[in-house]
Amino acid sequence: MTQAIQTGDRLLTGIQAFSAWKLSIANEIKRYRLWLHEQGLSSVDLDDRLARALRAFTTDRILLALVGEFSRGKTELINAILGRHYKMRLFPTRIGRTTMCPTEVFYDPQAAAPYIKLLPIQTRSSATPLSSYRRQLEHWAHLDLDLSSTQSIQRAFEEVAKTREVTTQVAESLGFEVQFLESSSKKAGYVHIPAWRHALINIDHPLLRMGLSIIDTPGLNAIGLEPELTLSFLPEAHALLFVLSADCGVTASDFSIWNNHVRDLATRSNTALYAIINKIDLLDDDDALYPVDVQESLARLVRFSAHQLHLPLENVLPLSARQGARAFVHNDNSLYEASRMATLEAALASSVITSRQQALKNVTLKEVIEIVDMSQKTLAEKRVSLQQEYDLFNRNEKDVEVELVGLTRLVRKEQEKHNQRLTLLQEGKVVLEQHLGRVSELVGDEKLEWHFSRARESASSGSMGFGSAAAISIFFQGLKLDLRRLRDEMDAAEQTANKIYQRYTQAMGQMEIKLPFVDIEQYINEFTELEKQAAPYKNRFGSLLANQEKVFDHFFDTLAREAKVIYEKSREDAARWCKQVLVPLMQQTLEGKKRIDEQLKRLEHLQMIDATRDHRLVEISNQLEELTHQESFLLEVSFCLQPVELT
Ligand SMILES: Nc1nc2c(ncn2[C@@H]2O[C@H](COP(=O)(O)OP(=O)(O)O)[C@@H](O)[C@H]2O)c(=O)[nH]1
Ligand SMILES: [Mg+2]
Repeated sequence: MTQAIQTGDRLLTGIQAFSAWKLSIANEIKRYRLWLHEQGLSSVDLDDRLARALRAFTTDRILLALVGEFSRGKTELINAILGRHYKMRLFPTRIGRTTMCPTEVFYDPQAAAPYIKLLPIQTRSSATPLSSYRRQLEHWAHLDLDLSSTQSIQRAFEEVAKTREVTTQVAESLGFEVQFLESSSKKAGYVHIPAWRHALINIDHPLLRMGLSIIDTPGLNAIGLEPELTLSFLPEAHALLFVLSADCGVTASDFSIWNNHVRDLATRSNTALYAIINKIDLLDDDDALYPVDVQESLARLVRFSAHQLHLPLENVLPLSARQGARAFVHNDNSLYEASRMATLEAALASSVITSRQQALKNVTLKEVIEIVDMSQKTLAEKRVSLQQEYDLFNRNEKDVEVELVGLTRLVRKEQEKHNQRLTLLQEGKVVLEQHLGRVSELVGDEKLEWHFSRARESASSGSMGFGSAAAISIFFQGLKLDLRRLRDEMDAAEQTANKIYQRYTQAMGQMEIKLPFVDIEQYINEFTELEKQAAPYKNRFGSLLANQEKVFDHFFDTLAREAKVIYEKSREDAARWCKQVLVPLMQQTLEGKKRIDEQLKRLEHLQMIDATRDHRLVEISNQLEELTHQESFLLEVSFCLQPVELT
């Protein structure tokens, strides 16, 4: 009898812990936001910052992409990853090419039943990017997916894998490179192209429910065919599994996919990259005549692959997707252990979640904590002044009335100072708005359009022009030059803000508040990365033939869209910085002003009521008590926001 699988799903528990953490942070942000509103302490800019932070904690999804030559076992690996829940091998796999188009497996909370949606290949000739089609589901063919019937699944996947025969001209007009296509055996001048451009598979699975999406990709040629995949999808992935097969190691075609499309993604800090050596079960073949040491040869293969791909040893994971998938079907623990799927599950759980959490912690959470800290400090100041008043009345001296008048005068002075600070900040805002205006000039929409049309012109002007490869280089140079100018502008803006901060802290005569940071350099780097990702295409277009113009256009459109995203992100970032750089000071001033206004009212009230000492003390005590509530509320929020280690 076989033993049931004993290890729990590390990946699922990891993602669950991560989701629970995000949810708890989101709740604290909501509570704090509400509190600010109730206290009348909210401002548009501050609320904007909190709303953005909240979005980051509620919409974060985890993208896992599988790439590699066909028949390496990518689809089977998805079966193994999802198999624990279904106890079946979900997706059919076959020798040869089965996955014809990029296929995204995810969970759609709005759908009542599992489905496959397929985007027709003809949509490639339209200018609409895939990302927009994703929002317009009416363009997609719909197939119901009955997970209880393997026949239904089989049929659905046969549809996904369908090809069509078209003339080479049509193939070219859709952006295909004919040299990579299989010719028709029946009709001369015809080639096979995939029937679909993209597939969306919605199934209900605990991992997918938690926000995990898995992208399955076709092999090399197809990767080369859809630039959007390499320029947009893969760079977005949080984890990339580059799938190899133990029976052939790193072949020349594996290596060319690696070099052209994957390698450069490894340098991105938010992508965890693993090489999977799949099909290790094949090494187990008992050869009585010439016995081999399986473990030793596997270790050698891992070392060799790590060396070839320049990956750390621990990022090369040998496993058997087939055994993994079957282990779940039969609930067989020894098969599960032999498959080594646990290593992959654990590696993904820790690397992906740690890096996602780190990214959220380092920027967004830190910002929220600073904002809450500020509110806590204001309450501490309020406590000091209430205590001061309490002591004043508690002394029971005759000249208490005189002292009360003196204190009121002091507070009035402080109020005046606060008003001056407010004026200082408002003036500062005006200066920063000038920088803001220049930001939209430096990296405005017209500028971007100009780069686009210039690149298209110089690429298409044939022997008179630069050629398409040069046009793309010039395109990127132009974009980067704009961003360098933007960076200089932001340096100047930072100096302006710095001066305001200095004057402010001088006027406050107290605590340092850190100037928010703006990083334009990261976008210049993103352009460099994009250019690298585009290089394999660019070189292929080195000498553009007349009939390749369509192919180039399709490629360039995709490239332009990605470039636009980066360009606009830099503009938004710079603009947001200009609008929000004074928010911490503004928050402090407004909260402080409110505290002082309240104190003044209180003092005036205490003077007016010709009350007894006890009466006054009771009133102040009540206020102190109310303050204690507020303080413990903020303390709780701030405690819940403190970073925790999930793995
Ligand atoms: N022996 C063995 N065969 C596997 C394994 N994983 C996948 N295969 C087989 O390899 C072939 C291609 O698998 P598939 O997942 O379709 O590869 P893909 O093209 O990379 O998606 C199929 O016949 C699978 O059954 C494995 O771990 N061991
Ligand atoms: Mg496949």
